[in-house]
Amino acid sequence: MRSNLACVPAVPFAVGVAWASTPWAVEVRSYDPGSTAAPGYTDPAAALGEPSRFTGKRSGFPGVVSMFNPAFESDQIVSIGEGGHLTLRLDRPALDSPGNRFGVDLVVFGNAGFIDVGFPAGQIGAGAPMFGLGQARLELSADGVSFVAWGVFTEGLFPTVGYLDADPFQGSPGLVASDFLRPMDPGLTRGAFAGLTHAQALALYDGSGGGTPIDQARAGLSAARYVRIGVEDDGDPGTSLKVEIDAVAVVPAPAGGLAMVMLAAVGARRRR
Ligand SMILES: [Ca+2]
Ligand SMILES: [Ca+2]
Ligand SMILES: [Ca+2]
Repeated sequence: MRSNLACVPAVPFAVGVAWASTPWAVEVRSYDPGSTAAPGYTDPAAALGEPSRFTGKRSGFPGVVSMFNPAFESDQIVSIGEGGHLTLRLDRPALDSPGNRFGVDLVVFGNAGFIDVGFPAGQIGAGAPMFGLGQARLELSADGVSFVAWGVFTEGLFPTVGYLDADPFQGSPGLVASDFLRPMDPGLTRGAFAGLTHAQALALYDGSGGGTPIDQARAGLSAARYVRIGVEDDGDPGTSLKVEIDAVAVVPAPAGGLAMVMLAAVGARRRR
């Protein structure tokens, strides 16, 4: 009798891994707070798991995470100061899939926000003033040993949004969660938010939970399992550079896109 198994097309092992895993960072490989990390925000485990939707419970200022009210609890974000770094292992590899929305494969969530010039209604000012912005160097790796430079990203665009139906400083969770795996359009600039109301800005989010969109094609890497975020020591004691990290998300590659990535990888191997 002919086995039915012979008729089943070979499914790449990675597909099974992707289905069984989460889209978040699951392990801290190394952490150095550097010289200027925010005091008290030095627990790197705060960067594991999904981004924060609600904040301030422990501090007595409960509120939804919104573009005006970023996460601020010490168990939600970890700070990286000058000369410091954070290396995380992702539960599943981020794939440079051509099917990914806007080509974005990874999203880094920080804790920057827009200044509410109409507090507490949620009004972005002219010029879209922000707070908590930081710059960090991003490196990616498939094996956790050799890292490839991606470049410098700005923590801040786009501020994290936990709920699509909540007021900016609502003291109880919303009912409609944003989608942390739906990347923002990297072509949107800070200027596009200038002068917008909360509702108008949310329309630009288009269901997304925000975060900094990363296309790993820029690093020339088809699959990334490790992320290293570092802050340069600028040698100036008068500055205190830092970034805060809430979470890193892997954008799920569409099934067709995953096959294309694998075919491309096989093709590249053959051409060598
Ligand atoms: Ca990509
Ligand atoms: Ca400095
Ligand atoms: Ca977190």
